[in-house]
Amino acid sequence: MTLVPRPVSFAAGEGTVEHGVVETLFVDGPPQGYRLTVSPGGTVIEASDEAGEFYAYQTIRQLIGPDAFRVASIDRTPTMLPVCTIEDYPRFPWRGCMIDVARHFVPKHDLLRYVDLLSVHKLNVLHLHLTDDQGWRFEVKRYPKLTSVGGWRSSSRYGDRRSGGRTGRPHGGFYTQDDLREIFEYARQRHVLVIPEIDVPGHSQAAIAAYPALGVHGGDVWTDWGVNERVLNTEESTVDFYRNVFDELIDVFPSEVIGIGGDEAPGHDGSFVRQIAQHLVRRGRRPYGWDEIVAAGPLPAGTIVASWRGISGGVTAARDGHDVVMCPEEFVYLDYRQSSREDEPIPVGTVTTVEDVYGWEPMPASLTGAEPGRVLGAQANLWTEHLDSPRRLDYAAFPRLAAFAEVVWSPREKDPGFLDRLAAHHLPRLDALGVEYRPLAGPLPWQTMPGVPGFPR
Ligand code: TNX
Repeated sequence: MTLVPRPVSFAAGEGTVEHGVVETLFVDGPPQGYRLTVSPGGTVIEASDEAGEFYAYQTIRQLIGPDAFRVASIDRTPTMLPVCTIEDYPRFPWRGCMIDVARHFVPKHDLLRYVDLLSVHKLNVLHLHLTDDQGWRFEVKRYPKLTSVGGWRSSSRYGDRRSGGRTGRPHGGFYTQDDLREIFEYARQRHVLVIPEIDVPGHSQAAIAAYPALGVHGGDVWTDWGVNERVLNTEESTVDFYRNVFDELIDVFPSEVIGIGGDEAPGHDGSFVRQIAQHLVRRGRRPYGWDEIVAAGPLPAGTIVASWRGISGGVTAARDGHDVVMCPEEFVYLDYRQSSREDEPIPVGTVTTVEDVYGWEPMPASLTGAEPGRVLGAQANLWTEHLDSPRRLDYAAFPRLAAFAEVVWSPREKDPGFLDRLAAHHLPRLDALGVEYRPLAGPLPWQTMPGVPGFPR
């Protein structure tokens, strides 16, 4: 992956023309870039690659308006495009979104819908957090109890873990290997790379519930949230077990990059993470872990670090010669509350408004020389402890994910007109897509969750 510096230029022409046949030419240019020319003579896409052509089509949809985002057009008038030339290409090659399908399972249909939503926003990485204390979502043929036992829990904490509430309702689900191959392929066709993550050696209680020999204290699939003390043991047999699990994972996912987690593992010294990372490298893949793995070093060359506890993990990793993805919780944790209003559901984390996300600059200012080239890009993270349905996912994700998409695609300079464009042009597109986003004025009455306690920071 190489980074591209870039300006976008937009030259408006005279009037509008009827939308007709679009011609594509492949030309040399920046990765994923395109030039779109709409003129009375027709519409031409000059694309650097297939992703660039795909993004040009997304831009044509934007030019047409909300009707182009419905699954069937309802506009009986001729579709008009403004005469214009647009030269466009992304600032960062990694424009991601992580979805935690472990805390609350996201059914396949809804996950495919998210692939569509990411691709509309020209986002190109879907990081799937497939396992955690509360559920294991990846079918492993060799160890069927990972899903038959680890895929289900008896109840869930309702709201913050410091509150007493419980749902009392069992929860679960998992994807078969064929489901995941299908999701990968569907996403690939939309220029979204699915990167799977199996989290080790912390956040592993669901696996321990299925195979108690992996742990120290046994226990059920966890029904609480937070950092779990019951981590994997360091036996050679446990490392072997996970080598086999990762072998099945890489058989399903052609992605070069494979997530190994590595976060919040009380008592672990890094050797477990290093052994799994080395195993993936031997298999020709690049390990990808949360910034705790920086302290687990020395990590194999090619390891990628996700900087979530602020930017320091990313800065250190970049200086150590690793590629990094920025996702500091302060700016891009989309599970965090969107306002300080009393009725903001469910009030966890710090306040992260759509303006906060749009105002964020992903490149750490302290990187110098060749170091900024190590920053592949950024991702927004959707942790789902408190997002137990696609409607709740929509509310948390949008419109902040639209702001994020613009941050990772567009030049560093911010556009003071962003919020106006969002309200006038983008929210109507999300309406046409059927996305139940958070209105800029605050939650709709049925989007509030009275009585479900959070833990505002
Ligand atoms: C921290 S970010 C976690 C997750 C939680 C999240 C809640 C990271 C690597 N670990 O396990 O879901 O906070 O915001």
